[in-house]
Amino acid sequence: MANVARSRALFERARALMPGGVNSPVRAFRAVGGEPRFIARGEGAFIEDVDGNRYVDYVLSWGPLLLGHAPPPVIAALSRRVLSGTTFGAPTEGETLLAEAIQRFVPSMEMIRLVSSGTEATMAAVRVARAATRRDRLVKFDGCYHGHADGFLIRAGSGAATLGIPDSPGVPAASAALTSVAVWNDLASIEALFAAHPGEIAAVILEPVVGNYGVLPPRPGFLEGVRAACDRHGALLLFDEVMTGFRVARGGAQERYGVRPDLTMLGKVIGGGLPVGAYGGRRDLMSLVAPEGPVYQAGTLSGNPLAVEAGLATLRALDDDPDLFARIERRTARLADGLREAAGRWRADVTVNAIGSMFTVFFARPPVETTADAARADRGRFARWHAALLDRGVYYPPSQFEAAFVSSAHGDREIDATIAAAAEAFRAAFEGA
Ligand code: KE4
Repeated sequence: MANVARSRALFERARALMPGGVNSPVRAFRAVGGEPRFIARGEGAFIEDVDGNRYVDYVLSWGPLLLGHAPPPVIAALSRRVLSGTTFGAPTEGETLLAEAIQRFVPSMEMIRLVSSGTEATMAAVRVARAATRRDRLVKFDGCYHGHADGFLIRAGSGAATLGIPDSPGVPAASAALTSVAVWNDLASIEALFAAHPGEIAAVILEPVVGNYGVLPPRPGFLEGVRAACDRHGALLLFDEVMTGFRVARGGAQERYGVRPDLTMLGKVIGGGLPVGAYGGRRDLMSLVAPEGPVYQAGTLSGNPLAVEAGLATLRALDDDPDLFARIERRTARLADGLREAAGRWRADVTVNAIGSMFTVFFARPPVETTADAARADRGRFARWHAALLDRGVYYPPSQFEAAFVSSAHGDREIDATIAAAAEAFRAAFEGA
């Protein structure tokens, strides 16, 4: 095993001061029974920890780094901006440029509000939906994660799934009671909720491709069916594209599947590695937001000049090179094929779901389409595979129920090295070596 002495020492110090030693639960490696590596630097497809170990990175800060670590255009934009001040709490040109860029890629966002995280974006969008419909009930899907606000931590994915606390203590019963949970990829479950709560449902929120229970694409017709059900029952459809935006297609899942939501939430890639979120959609709905309308939502650092520059530089790279997205997608598909191949004689017990530049290796038999399918995955095997990969210089998300990401900096060499490491890791996973 690699030398991790400095990571271990830093983790000890961190644990004395911060819950679990981290500032976000998934970083703690608990789901794989391991200890986190403390990261010192990143460049392109690689990160290096404080002990000098190098890894090909498929976490990419949980999605934002579409261009890899420290991409020159983002660094140049940040360097230029930082010399002129970092925040004013007053409008800047960059905010409008970023909103315009977002709208070019996601035209359903007729009006946009910038915030600082995905959690903020989803909270605010739901408030708008409730105000617009004058209804309180929210429908979400099992396994979907929409940030850590009260009404979303009901049968949620991501860290909430792997820590076994889908219903977090501290969420008031009254908040939880306003959230109904439907079953991903099961249209009948949505119809049943509309039938059970007539005239009560303000909005249906979903990840149009689930990423937070591992990657679970929608079945053909599923998103269209949810759209039609919302229209029949006067509810709004909210696409949480915090993860899928600029990852499932340039214009997000709504472009790929041709389904138009009423409101969209973005985060991750639009900040290029700095804290940015956004929500937006139909003009009549977004006109309700203060100060144009009565729905209050605000932020000291919203539309932060530095963060906006990083996002703009990232979206410009996509604009300037029309093949960039397709190239990452092709490499992701090649990686997914290679991983299926690498599973060798155990391939019947491994499913690789991949779409755009997102993928998940499930230790479960194909097909994995629902959260029930995913929940059957063998977490022990996953943990062994993860540890073996880490030892071989591949940094894969430390949980069976997360998406992994590929960037434009991941070339054929990195992909080939990953497939070779994965083949050895599958042996370790299945033979317990
Ligand atoms: P943030 O508040 O973490 O920026 O975004 C929340 C969020 C909302 N919606 C979706 C679809 C998301 O994936 C997320 C955040 N995703 C997790 C990764 N599964 C972030 C990593 C973490 O929690 O540390």
